[in-house]
Amino acid sequence: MLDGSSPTIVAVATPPGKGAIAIVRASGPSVLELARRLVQTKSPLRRRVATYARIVDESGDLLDHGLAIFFEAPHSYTGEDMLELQIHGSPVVAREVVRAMLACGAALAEPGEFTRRAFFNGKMGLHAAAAVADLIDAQTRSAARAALANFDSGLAHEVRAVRSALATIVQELEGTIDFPDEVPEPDRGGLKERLAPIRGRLERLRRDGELGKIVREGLGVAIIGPPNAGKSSLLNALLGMQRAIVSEIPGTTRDTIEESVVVDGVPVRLIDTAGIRAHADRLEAQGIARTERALEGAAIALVVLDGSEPPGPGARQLLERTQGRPRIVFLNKADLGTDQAFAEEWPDAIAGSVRDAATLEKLRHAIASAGWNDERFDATRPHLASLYEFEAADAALAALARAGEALDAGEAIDFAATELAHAFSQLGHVSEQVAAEEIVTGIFSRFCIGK
Ligand SMILES: Nc1nc2c(ncn2[C@@H]2O[C@H](COP(=O)(O)OP(=O)(O)OP(=O)(O)O)[C@@H](O)[C@H]2O)c(=O)[nH]1
Ligand SMILES: [Mg+2]
Repeated sequence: MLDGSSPTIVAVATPPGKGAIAIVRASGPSVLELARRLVQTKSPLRRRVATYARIVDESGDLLDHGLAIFFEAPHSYTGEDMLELQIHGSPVVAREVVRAMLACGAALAEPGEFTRRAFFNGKMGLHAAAAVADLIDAQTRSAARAALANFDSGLAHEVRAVRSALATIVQELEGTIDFPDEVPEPDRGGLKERLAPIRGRLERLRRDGELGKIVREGLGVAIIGPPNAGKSSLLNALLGMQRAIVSEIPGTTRDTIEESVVVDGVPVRLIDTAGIRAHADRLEAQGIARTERALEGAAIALVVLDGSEPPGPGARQLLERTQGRPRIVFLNKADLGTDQAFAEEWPDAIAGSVRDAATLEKLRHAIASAGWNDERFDATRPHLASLYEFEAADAALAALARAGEALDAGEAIDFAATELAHAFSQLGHVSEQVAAEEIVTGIFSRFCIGK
């Protein structure tokens, strides 16, 4: 917890470089003292009122004219006294103002320190703090909306409701464990029925979290296949521009090429890769190693094969390797003919050509539905967003599953009770701010200085 002895921090809150204005802000116990020395106004500063000011350095020399706003604790972003100076957007002037504040005893803020103080002073939860970072990082409007949905305490409310349902069951079970003669053991079938909706709500939260992640980061689609199959041609066709070099020489693409595009409303990161083949030279082999990494990291494998020829061993190997994970198989070059045995062997594959608009439409649809599963993400609903929240939800779901198994196997009721209590405590990480120090540090390390 921060107390009155924590230093007053200062930072430029606007991005580096020239602009119309720059904002320097300070937070902490000696903000008024800083204002007294560095901010000259005709009438005294009033809370939350922008006041025209001469801003001077520690020796009284003029640095700039600007606006000063004082926020009195606890009614500020950090919950401490804060001073915001809006000055002309010159990096030199902004630097000088910060330097003058340091000369008056303030300390330079660490990245994310303002928001960290807001968190420790109870101004916002960890979930909302991470949403601030997500909003700043947002690349698209939908990502920004999804971040905004996490500003309020809606997620905590939902998780608390799930926890309270769990707590009721755990208390009942503890009753029968502690007083077996007085409290009869509940009917196991009935118990499982009561656990089902709890599980359903958690799974829904998990799924929403996954969709939110796609909105923020884009759905990773790795375009993989043997050399010359038409991977780069496909990337270009989906982007609508000649981004990657296409040639009839196998092994043209050496490095992975990543581009973002919206496919049927789904933000997608398309990754074109070097064709995979066994006998590659040293340079090509390095490219293939990158292909492997791209494939590992992607949510969906888009396997491109030359469908006009019978599949070679490389194609078969790729199909085997990607079996069991989300993937789309595309048999390209149908304008040169389609190998019938091949097409029959892979009836789910999309056969066609990157040069054909209808084929591209089918591929777009396949990519979008692989990402959304035909669900629509309601970006206004609060959802799991940070890794620690996903981990907590997964741990709770796993504990619920184990509780169900213990009940089915006819084991003593204690086993189920222990698992349910574990699920309850895990969910506390999401709703009750019982996050470990490293989680807190991890979240604030994402911030820039001045936020
Ligand atoms: N006839 C026909 N040719 C195609 C089609 N798609 C791609 N090609 C041609 O196939 C050749 C290889 O295309 P690329 O897109 O460079 O293939 P790639 O899979 O990226 O190849 P590497 O980068 O070498 O792994 C080029 O000459 C393309 O013009 C198609 O649908 N029909
Ligand atoms: Mg290529």
